[in-house]
Amino acid sequence: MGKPYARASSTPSAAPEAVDRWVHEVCALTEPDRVHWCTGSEAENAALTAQLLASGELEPLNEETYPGSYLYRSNPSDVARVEHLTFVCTRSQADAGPNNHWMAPDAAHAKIDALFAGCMRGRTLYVVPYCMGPLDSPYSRCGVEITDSAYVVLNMRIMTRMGTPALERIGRDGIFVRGLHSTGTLDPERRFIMHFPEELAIKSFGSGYGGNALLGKKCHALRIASWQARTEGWLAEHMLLVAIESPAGETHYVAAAFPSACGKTNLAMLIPPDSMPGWKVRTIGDDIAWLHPGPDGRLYAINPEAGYFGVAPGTNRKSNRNAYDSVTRDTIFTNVALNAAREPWWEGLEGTPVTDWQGRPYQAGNGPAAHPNSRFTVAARRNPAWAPESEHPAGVPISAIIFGGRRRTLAPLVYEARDWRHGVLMGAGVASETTAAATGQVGVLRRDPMAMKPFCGYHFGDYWRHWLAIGERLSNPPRIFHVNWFRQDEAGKFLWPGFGENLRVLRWMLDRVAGRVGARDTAIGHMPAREDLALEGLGISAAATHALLDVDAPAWRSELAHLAKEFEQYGARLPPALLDELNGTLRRLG
Ligand code: GTP
Ligand code: SPV
Ligand code: MN
Repeated sequence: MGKPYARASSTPSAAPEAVDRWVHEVCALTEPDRVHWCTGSEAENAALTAQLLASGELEPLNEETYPGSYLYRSNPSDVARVEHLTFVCTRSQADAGPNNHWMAPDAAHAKIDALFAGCMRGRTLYVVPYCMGPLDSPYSRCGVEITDSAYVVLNMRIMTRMGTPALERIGRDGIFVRGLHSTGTLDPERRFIMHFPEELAIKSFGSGYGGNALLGKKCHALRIASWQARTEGWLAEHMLLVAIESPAGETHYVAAAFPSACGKTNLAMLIPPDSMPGWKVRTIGDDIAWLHPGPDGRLYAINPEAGYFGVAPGTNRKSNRNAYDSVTRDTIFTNVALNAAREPWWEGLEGTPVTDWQGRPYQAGNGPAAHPNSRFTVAARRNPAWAPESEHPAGVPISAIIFGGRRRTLAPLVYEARDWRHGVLMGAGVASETTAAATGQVGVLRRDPMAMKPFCGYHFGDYWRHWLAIGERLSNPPRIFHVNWFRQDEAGKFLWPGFGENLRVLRWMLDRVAGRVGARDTAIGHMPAREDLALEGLGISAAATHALLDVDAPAWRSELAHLAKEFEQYGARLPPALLDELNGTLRRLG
């Protein structure tokens, strides 16, 4: 065993002993040359940036048009989340569920500690204290990420409340999530993202990318937090949070769960179309929401994050003006291309790329110039539509929850659940075509319940039971809807214009919430009458409108038969109420 514990003189006075002890243990395992406790200060940020520029890991961008912004190119084998290497390590395999890869905790620790052994020799170990959520919110939760990547530190400073105030809160809370990360050698054969919900611990080795490495995000705020949320009576969800104000001055808060790269950032930053003057949309969050039943029987939400790690391709002045304007300064770009002016470039922008995401001279034959999962990291406060409610310690009351997926066929533009229980079935049935956000084939339809398939830290059967139980506690629950912005015609053209025009659909939802508009009762739920969606001016053909708002009964019967089959894998943990809902829908379909 190692030397007995003694507090190092370099440990900040705010550091609780539990954190310092753990840092000692990790030092003994990983053998770094130096230890740096992050304060989150400007000076620290500048020094780390200078260091990464000197080593060539960061590249400067055009100082005039993109001040304070840098390009980072990750290893070409390390550009997305790796679901096949992501494990939930609970004592009982059944608790992780068929929806997760599982390894026994002892075996997992042994396997990954062998990789961590001595891995920081010659390197600096950074201690990154962070708070997920407003520093003064009772709903916020803290963690400490230990990493040997300065790029991770820079990103964590944008994405979370990072530094001394978080360390001080850990002292008050007396509890924190332990996240250990090393980029290792970036060998995909020596890469694991492991979660130990019962120990509030994460160990991630061999990747420097996004959700694999910024441990506050998917690892803590979804996989570990979903587990905690279940035992504590709340929900941790892959949802955006948005404030929508009507011309009459009525504000509603909406949460929406779409799978990765399926439109959360875009909906959260929506700019109302010209046809809807007086409407205002403000962003609270673009990726993760923590939801709590409030004392008044409503559901309240906070965004645990402080920044956006957003998909770059497709972002432009027309599709997402707010994002486009947010990333013109103090932004880290990962795996984008460059134009001749050393400005970031990606597919969907005007102009031409000169250097591709791997740093090679751009050649069309090499594929897209920017990696399809290239991203920008930027502070939420840089968003012109940033909502001050993002800092409210009690969160915001949710009027509507939206589920959605990317589906060429079947799922209509919008439909509404009959009640919470039916809404849980709607969420459990979400399916979506895979995207570049995770390694693997793109465009394959797969079930992604509540957009949480890659992120739920426990058994989906238990998760749906928990959703149903939360509904029981809400005397004034949000209404639940399902949308699909991605219907296509035979030629592969989107039937719906999407982006700002999605507000037309949201207006219908808020009219439903306020009891101002009726609906057609269909087998799958309530749907808008064509005239209630106000589609004029969009140039959508009668055939396309029909397809967008139609329920194809035979196709839905086969969809639900598939869903029933998939439900079988959840065995006795599947709540019977979901099967009842499914069978009820089948009956209505005839
Ligand atoms: P993660 O950050 O991976 O969780 O993704 P996200 O859900 O925030 O996805 P994002 O908003 O970044 O959208 C991903 C892609 O979908 C981008 O290329 C967008 O341009 C595109 N997209 C977003 N909204 C729409 C829409 O309404 N219609 C269409 N056709 N495409 C959209
Ligand atoms: C996602 O894949 O859903 C993301 C990006 O939001 S990552 O942080 O890499 O998970
Ligand atoms: Mn996401």
